[in-house]
Amino acid sequence: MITDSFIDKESILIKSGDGGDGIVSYIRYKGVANGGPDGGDGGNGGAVYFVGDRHKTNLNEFAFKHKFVAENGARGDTKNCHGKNGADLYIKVPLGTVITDKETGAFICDISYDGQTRLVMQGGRGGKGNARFTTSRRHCPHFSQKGEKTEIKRVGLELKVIADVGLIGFPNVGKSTLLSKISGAKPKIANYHFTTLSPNLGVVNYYDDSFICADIPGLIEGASEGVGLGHDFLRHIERTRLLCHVVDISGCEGRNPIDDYKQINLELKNYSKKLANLKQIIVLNKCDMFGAEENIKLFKKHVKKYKIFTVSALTGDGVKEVVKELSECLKDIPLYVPQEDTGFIYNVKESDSFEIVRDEDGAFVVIGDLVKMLSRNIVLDDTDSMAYMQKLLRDKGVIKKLRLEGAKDGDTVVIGDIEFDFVD
Ligand SMILES: Nc1nc2c(ncn2[C@@H]2O[C@H](COP(=O)(O)OP(=O)(O)OP(=O)(O)O)[C@@H](O)[C@H]2O)c(=O)[nH]1
Ligand SMILES: [Mg+2]
Repeated sequence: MITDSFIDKESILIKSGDGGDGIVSYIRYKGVANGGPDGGDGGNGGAVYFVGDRHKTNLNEFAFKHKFVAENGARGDTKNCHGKNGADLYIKVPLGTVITDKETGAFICDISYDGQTRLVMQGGRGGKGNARFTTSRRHCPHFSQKGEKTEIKRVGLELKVIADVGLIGFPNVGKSTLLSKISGAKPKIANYHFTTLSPNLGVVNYYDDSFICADIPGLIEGASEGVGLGHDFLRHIERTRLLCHVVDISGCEGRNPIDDYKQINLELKNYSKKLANLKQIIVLNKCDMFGAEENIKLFKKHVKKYKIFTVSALTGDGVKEVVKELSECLKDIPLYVPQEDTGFIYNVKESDSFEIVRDEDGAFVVIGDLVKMLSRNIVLDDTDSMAYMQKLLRDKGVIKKLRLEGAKDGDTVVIGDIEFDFVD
């Protein structure tokens, strides 16, 4: 979604490089008319990686660039020269980016630390040149292997900010002012609602400790159902360990501070149980304003669940104590654990699975990925290539399976475009 040019959800296309083709070539130079084969292998295609980058704070750039393609491997060359491998592609994303496969919705990985480098799509393997297919009986193969082709995949990127503390509260209560006082962050501060339109992160230092605090857009009634900017941003506090609940205790906007506090907690509860169960500390802000004192007394009388601090984020009064408490509390709360990586990688490795079916004429038809691989690599009118295919059929167990399925001498076998008589 886009708000004030902050994008935290995007989908992009990725493709690793195709493998370069192996080539057919023969040694030819002065004095050697019919040299042996010297066709080189194709280079491997580049892979696609995602990399965690702590300097990135949003997914904005992915709104403009949707397609990310790694370099293809180069064709092999004569004189047994290996084609150049394609360069790998590294896509930098902010910390907290969850990557999923768009087609199936399957989770791929959760980029959670700076420099994390996660292989997501392997490059295609380069094909072998004809020189590789020489055997004691096949001196001069007239065929080579094509490089593996890779597929384009659509992946979803979703940024879920990772912070230790989440600042929550109604709009205009002083969350950004507080963040600017306790950290080096310089969020926009103004006297109107929804000044903050996207999460701001600040690093808070307390003696030797430091932690990250996230200021998110103000929540209002119905936020959990998407009213205001609520729903989209509530997920940014999903991954915090502690909440700092800021309440405007001056009541200067005509609301009752106790109702504010209850309303925000209700929104958290409606959004997720986990958020509702997070520990909170309560910061009663704008204590410098007229009317605050009376409200503080009332608030303290009615709300007993969490520790309460009275501050003026504007003057800085009481702010130090809040930082101290946040730092102490965090010591007892386990660190955020990223979603477990399942190790999913888009794999272009060719599968050699196959099945045998009978067609209406009784012919044995071989189907499956093995057939795709054969049709890519076999040259129909080349006897060596056909001999190579026969060897592959034996090695991959196709001949054995045909026998088991009842194939007898003279029965027709169909593999892709190739049709031949079975000879046991
Ligand atoms: N008097 C007084 N004013 C304050 C205090 N803290 C913040 N303000 C003022 O309140 C207004 C809103 O402050 P922000 O920090 O922008 O509030 P916010 O909660 O981040 O607001 P949104 O981003 O709109 O949700 C600004 O005009 C601040 O100067 C305080 O302790 N005392
Ligand atoms: Mg703000």
